[in-house]
Amino acid sequence: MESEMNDKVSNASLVGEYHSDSPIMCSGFGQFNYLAFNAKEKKCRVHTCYPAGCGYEWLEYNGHCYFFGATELTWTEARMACGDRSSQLVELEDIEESTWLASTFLYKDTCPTFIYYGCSAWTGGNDIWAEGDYRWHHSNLSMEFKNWNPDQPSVHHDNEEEDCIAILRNGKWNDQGCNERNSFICEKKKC
Ligand SMILES: [Ca+2]
Ligand SMILES: [Ca+2]
Ligand SMILES: [Ca+2]
Repeated sequence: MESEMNDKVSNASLVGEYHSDSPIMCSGFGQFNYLAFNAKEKKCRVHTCYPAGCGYEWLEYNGHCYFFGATELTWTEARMACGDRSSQLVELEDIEESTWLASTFLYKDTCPTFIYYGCSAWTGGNDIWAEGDYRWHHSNLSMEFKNWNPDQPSVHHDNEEEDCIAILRNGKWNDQGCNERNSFICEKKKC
């Protein structure tokens, strides 16, 4: 039914509700949010996550949505680029997530032989505020699961502190200088 159109998502993700006479008016709100129009109540609802699918250019895995940003940015720039997409730098909770991301987005036949060159991406992991206290930026949760590459964390490189964590093509992690440039992966939760 037209009146129930696109309005089946839970209110938990609702961030705004506006009067609207038509779905066309509704589409003006929030470029990166999910929009639902209810014709019967003449309401436009704005949600922070997607009720079905993850949106154009996003992949879904295990109830989460992932975006691979190929452009190489500093860690702070990458964080802002995810924010622009109503998401955050990826937080890696277990080996399955780490491995899936690497095989889906990072591992390619064209990767250089040396594992630390290319084919890696920024995550939200860092120890910027206190050396050795590794946390996920968005949730501010302390890392329980860690998946360092064998010789990591290396802490310093050429006198530059390594406080931001990148995921490598093998799914393992490397700490790097936050001003170095990397591709990045954004994550958002599905409704
Ligand atoms: Ca995650
Ligand atoms: Ca560090
Ligand atoms: Ca390192």
